[in-house]
Amino acid sequence: MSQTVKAIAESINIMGKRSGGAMKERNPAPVQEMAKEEVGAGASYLDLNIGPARKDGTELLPWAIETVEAVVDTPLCLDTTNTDAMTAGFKVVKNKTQALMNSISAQPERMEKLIPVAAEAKCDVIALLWGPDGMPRDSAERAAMAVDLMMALNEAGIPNEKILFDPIGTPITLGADQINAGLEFMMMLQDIAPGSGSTVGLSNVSNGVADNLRKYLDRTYLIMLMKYGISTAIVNSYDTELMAICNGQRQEHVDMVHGMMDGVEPDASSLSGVAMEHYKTYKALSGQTVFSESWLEL
Ligand code: THG
Repeated sequence: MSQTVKAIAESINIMGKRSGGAMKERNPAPVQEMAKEEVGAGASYLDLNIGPARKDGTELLPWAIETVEAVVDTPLCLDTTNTDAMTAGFKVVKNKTQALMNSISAQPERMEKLIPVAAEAKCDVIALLWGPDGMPRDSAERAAMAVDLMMALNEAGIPNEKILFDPIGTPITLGADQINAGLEFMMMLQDIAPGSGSTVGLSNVSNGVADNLRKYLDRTYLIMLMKYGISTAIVNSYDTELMAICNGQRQEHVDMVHGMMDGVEPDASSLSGVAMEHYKTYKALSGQTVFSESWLEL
């Protein structure tokens, strides 16, 4: 049996070229087209990302939900840092028990406001390992935050099976050590929170890299996370190669990268095409080669 990862499609967001303007103008058609495209591409969830939406979030998120629900039945992932907007969103979302709250972080005020909303909706929750002091520095800080979040969520009646931990992917431009800290946490997750799931915003890893090169980093990074059983990922569903990995259709590449993670070096002279892309990208993401935008040409 090949390993699969549920895709949370990320493209309906307030920053996006097609969706951003449409959301601001409350123009449903472009958002509905994208929803159908993402579902057609195989998404298990549609992320609706309105960002901080300080002014009109309590109105914008319900609008986005109803707009998308009018054309597809796929579970929604409500993505906002505005806790009032999140609360308003969960009032209207149709299929509450299958929806995803994105996200509750380890910041006390977010936990206080959102945990009761999640408990009442009986939704799934992304527990983002972002604390009062911001980004965790290593896997131990991630583990400590995960324990805090798990205990608070469990106490509110939300079991591990409904929690997806997000260790937060970090840009390769900050170095491979940070990426490795997230992977190390993923390795420990089932000991910390047995039965829980996980997710990562893959494109964080390629943040700041030239647009035409980002997809290679996102794809290989997903395969690396699969070694530790990542259950979902926030993805660009328009990348068909990435979706094929999610659907368990690239086992030969998964086997190669997982082998490299165990210290098995493939014969590089025998590799070509996509296999070679993964080989070189793994070397960069694992810190075996120094990252620069010419990593695929070396
Ligand atoms: N973890 C969790 N939630 C998250 C993130 C995470 N939500 C937001 C973000 N990270 C994931 N969502 C996106 C959405 C779009 C893009 C990246 C991440 C993106 N868009 C393209 C761009 O900006 O170039 C295209 C935009 C367009 O459509 O024009 O990169 O880490 N829990």
